[in-house]
Amino acid sequence: MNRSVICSVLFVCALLAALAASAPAAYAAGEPVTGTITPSSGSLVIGVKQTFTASFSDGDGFADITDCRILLNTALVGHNGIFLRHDRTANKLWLRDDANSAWLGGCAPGSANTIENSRCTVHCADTAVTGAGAGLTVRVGLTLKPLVGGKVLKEWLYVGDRAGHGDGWNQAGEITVASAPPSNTSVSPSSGLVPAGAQTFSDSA
Ligand SMILES: [Ca+2]
Repeated sequence: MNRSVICSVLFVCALLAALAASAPAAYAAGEPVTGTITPSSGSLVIGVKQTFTASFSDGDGFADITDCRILLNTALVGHNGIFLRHDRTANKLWLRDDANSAWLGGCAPGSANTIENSRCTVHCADTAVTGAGAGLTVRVGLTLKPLVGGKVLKEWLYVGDRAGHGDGWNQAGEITVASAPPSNTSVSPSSGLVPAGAQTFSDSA
């Protein structure tokens, strides 16, 4: 390789390096970001359907968003949590199983389906996903189960776009779930005279 060719190669390499260093990432303006969740504080009760609404946005427009996730748990882990994912491209809602090993459901928002794990029931009929401009709103109807009674659940959001970009998991709130009310699960003996103090009660909290 003669000197002029070497110089040309070096010049092109230097030019490419300079461009890479000076140009902003192509997706910078359209980075997807997580927004807010409602409710983001306060106390909730188990056994009653409640609505959670989370917001997300993408500078390229809401249609660039592919993957929205909502996680309610005592720590940033998927197992034994309320871990939801909406695939915007397929318009399907999923709930992670207790073992954090599989997605359950895959139901269209608004459809007459429920999805359950040990912590919650997701009511797809009370779920809606709407987009406008850069923003996407995911509203989910949930009933909390006794296993989360008495727990403080942190609320995290995650979003990803078609290019695979995201801004990681961000905490958007923290709710307290009231303890499960005591339930009479067994009475012994079940017939005949019941001696004082013989009843057996349990509190699942
Ligand atoms: Ca984007």
